[in-house]
Amino acid sequence: MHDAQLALFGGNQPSQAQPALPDADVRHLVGFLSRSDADALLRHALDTIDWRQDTLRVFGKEHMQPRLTQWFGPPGGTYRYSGIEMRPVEWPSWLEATRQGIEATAGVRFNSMLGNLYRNGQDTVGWHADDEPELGHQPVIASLSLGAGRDFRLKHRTRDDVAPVTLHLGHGDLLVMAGNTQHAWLHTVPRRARVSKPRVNFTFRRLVVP
Ligand SMILES: O=C(O)CCC(=O)C(=O)O
Ligand SMILES: [Mn+2]
Repeated sequence: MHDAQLALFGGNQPSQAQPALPDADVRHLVGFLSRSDADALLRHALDTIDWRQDTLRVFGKEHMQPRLTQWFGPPGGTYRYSGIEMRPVEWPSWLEATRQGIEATAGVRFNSMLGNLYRNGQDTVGWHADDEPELGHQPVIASLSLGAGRDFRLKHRTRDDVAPVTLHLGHGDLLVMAGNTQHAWLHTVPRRARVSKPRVNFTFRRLVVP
């Protein structure tokens, strides 16, 4: 996408916050994408992605996942979590320039991406870490937010003297989690009754394909 390329490499100036999180490496780039590029990507994501709602199996019980997802990955890069097996679909060409810009910022190459669609504030993802073995030891995860702003909460797994942290992820923001973040911390996007608009989130990952 030409517009995104211009903004990514043409000096869009995000402001960067480094929240104080012990045992973690988290960077929040507010306004990583320009408003118009973020608008265009959100429109493409809502109009063209074949969003699906999976059934989760947690502690032997089945329930519908409270968000829609799609898994974009390398051929053979099936992704498994909570009893779901996601076969990869082809990477959308309209995200290519954005992926390259995100790789330049994160300092790694990504070969897969989980797309999340939160239809409104009732959709959510519970406390978890992105620590599946396929992601390797200290995964770098870059997460791009589009659409409605949502809170993103982090809590330390073992230290109750460390307070949980809430970031507000807005339209066009990038969050990069690296180092020990997934080992030491959990994260969630909690329900928010007042949010009525959709939010799309793309988490870029590097999957080790056997
Ligand atoms: O929507 C978000 O910001 C986070 C999504 C997430 O944690 C995940 O898909 O693993
Ligand atoms: Mn996650």
